[in-house]
Amino acid sequence: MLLRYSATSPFARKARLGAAVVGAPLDLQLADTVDPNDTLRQQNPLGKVPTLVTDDGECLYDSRVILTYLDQVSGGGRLLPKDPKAMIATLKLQALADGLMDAGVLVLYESRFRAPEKHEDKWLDHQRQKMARAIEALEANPPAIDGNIGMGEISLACALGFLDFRFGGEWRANHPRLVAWQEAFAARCPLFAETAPR
Ligand SMILES: N[C@@H](CCC(=O)N[C@@H](CS)C(=O)NCC(=O)O)C(=O)O
Repeated sequence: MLLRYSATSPFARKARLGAAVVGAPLDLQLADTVDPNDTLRQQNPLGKVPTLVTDDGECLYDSRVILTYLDQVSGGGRLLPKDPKAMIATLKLQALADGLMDAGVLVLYESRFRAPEKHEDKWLDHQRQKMARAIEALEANPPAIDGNIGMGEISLACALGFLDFRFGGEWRANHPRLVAWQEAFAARCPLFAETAPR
């Protein structure tokens, strides 16, 4: 399996951690999402990372589909619990952490793709408020510190790592339960440190 990725994408990090958790070997190939000649756009019409090329040559996206695929090919029940209640809780946690990252990516792209005089503060505030509400909700109800490492936990770890990398780790000051949770996650998942963006 080949993962098209970028070293700074928190969504690509999800795919790398998911593969490590289920023990699936993954070849890595950097992708340039702004290069129209990169084959990424043939592999994924959306031109986004992560995109996984399976051993059968099928191209899979996005990170949620990739993690579900990795779970299936490794027998199921590792990244996505089979128990219906636990499955919904995992998917909901993933949706919240992914939504936090989506809002953060939109904030970043405002300065990447628009000149400073065209920045729309109303839009940026709208996205920042989503991020703030998401982090509050996660602090109020973090996953069990020693629970299963599934796609929800992986997404949360990548979201916190993304906040560290792109937003100066400001979240740490007021979210002690998440700080403790992230430390415990890093201790149990060595690839988390290895895949840290820089
Ligand atoms: N929902 C997607 C989000 C992926 C995403 O937003 N990736 C960003 C990098 S962090 C990207 O490829 N951006 C390039 C673009 O939007 O053109 C997933 O879960 O994989």
